[in-house]
Amino acid sequence: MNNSLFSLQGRNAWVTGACYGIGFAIAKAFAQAGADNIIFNARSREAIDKAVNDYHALGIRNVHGYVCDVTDEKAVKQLVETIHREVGPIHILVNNAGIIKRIPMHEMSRQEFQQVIDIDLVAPYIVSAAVLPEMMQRREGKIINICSMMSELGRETVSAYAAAKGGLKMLTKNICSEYGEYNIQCNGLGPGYIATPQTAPLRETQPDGAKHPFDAFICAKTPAGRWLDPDELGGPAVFLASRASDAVNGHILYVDGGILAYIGKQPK
Ligand code: NAP
Ligand code: GCO
Repeated sequence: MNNSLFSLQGRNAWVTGACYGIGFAIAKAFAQAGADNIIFNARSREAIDKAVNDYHALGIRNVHGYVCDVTDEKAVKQLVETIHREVGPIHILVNNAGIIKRIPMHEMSRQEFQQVIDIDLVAPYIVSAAVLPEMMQRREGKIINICSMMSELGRETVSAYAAAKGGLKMLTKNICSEYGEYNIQCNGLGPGYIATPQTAPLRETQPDGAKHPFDAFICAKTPAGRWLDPDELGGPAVFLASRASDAVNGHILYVDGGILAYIGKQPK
């Protein structure tokens, strides 16, 4: 038995949208920290099957993938029942599934704005509300909401995303406030700029072979001077999922290479 403060032995963890990108990296870190079972969902069977193969290729066998859209409240409730029956209690939930739409606000349709809010803010409410009753009964649980630089900062074209991620920060603090007495900790993990499919359009090589201008912008805004790798979120996520963080609640842990601390490079 591993008694480390950071061990996840004896724990089942559900990471939403963990087929690739940040969710996959977090699920992988949980498995490496000894989690008994990794549960994940995505919207297509094809994506699930590919991801299960990717987990297996890393030697992670205790993985359970389910088709479920996190905005579908009925399907989420059914999935929680299925997980309880087929895997066991959900000790750790990571609300990771998310999308972004980069459109100037005055050109964005209400439907586009709403879709981002539904996936990035309403779904964490739906999924958390579905797992909370059983966590309350067991009087323990960890919920980690994947926030963003846009929980704190704005920029052109990401109004819906910033509104959702700002809201997610406050949902995190409210879940902490409302369920802390049940020994449930709800914290946020706020990644900086991470090289994943979501940010691929901002890193694309230009037709003339030059780097995307956004690449230089982000490197200059980041004291670390680079994009971060999804695996760099693994340690902080394990901390927030483990008993090492039992007294940490309602906190947003930014893992941003220093972006939020930095005013930007001074002119030469
Ligand atoms: P990604 O590469 O685009 O992966 C997103 C994942 O979410 C995919 O597995 C996707 O699966 C799933 N997903 C999206 N909508 C879903 C839905 N309705 N139901 C179920 N699954 C859904 O994104 P990422 O960069 O890894 O980002 C993961 C999270 O971190 C997001 O919440 C994102 O906003 C946040 N974040 C990202 C960055 C960054 O720089 N990359 C920084 C800060 C925060 P399918 O589409 O296959 O269903
Ligand atoms: C963008 C990016 C960001 C990141 C991330 C920052 O267009 O500005 O996609 O929003 O994905 O959320 O922390």
